[in-house]
Amino acid sequence: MIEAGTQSVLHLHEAAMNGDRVRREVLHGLQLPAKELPCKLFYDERGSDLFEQICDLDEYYLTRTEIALLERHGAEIAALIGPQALLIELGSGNSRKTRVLLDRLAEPAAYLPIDLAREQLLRSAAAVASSHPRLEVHPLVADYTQTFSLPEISAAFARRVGFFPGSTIGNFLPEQAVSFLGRLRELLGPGGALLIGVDLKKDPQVLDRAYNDQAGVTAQFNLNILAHINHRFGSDFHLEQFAHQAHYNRRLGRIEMHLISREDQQVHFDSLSIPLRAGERILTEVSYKYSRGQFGRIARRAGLEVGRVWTDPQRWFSLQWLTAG
Ligand code: AVI
Repeated sequence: MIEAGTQSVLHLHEAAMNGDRVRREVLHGLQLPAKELPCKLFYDERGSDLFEQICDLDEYYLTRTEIALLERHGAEIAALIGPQALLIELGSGNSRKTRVLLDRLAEPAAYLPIDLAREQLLRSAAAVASSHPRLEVHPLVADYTQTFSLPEISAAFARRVGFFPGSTIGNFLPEQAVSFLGRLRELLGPGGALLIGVDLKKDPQVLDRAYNDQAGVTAQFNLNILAHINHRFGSDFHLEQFAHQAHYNRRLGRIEMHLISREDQQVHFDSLSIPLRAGERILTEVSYKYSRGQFGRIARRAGLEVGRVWTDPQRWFSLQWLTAG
């Protein structure tokens, strides 16, 4: 337990992390004919900080649109959640959106944010704990894309409610999204519900701008994945030998983010020497943009029922209330 403020206490939980599995994932991705890296590796300390900067960019409409939806419909959302909820946030980041939500909830029983970036998780959990002194806060360091179990908490709660904002669900392939949401439904249990942010299809120019910002923050964020991998696994990617590229693939309905090798080069990872040709790409992230109908089908296949859906006047982004049926 960690003292977070005058009266509040944080209960830190750490899931056993299999560092070797991540190493194997990276190695596997770099040996594919079309190379790829797992996008969860964006989020070391610097990556999390860069992502926060992205969220404040003019071009990146997602964050401000979702926060405006939470503010505008907070009372209705709070009524759907009801009193004494255990709020479980997946990929909590700086918990900015959570605070908008928590401020509107009737006596939430406890808050359980889950994130891989330990330091940022602790900082934001401590901030929530000190602004909500009567709330039990249980940060869990875990990779929520893998199987994990929830820690025991002492507070009595009426139901588990998941909060998965930011359209991070778009970073999963559709089939993975179905199985991830299915696992989440099981974790939330009977009476459980999920409040999820889902980015919607729109003019591709708006999308291309959001992932190719003028200030180049997204480019730094993309390149930082290589710095993180070097630091964590001792590889020798030279960041200046790669260029950021992001574009909207209309056929697949997704943004694809790549790093492009500027020249022929060799990268060393473990005992392997991996060749990269000039112009060769490494896929670092996909970000699906769904129609309401498409996402509804994904949710239903995961055994979830779509209840209320809130969107902004331009219908760029949605907040969706899903129940376990
Ligand atoms: C976290 N995720 C929803 C972001 C997105 O928009 O797909 C990550 C991101 N990548 C580039 N900019 C932001």
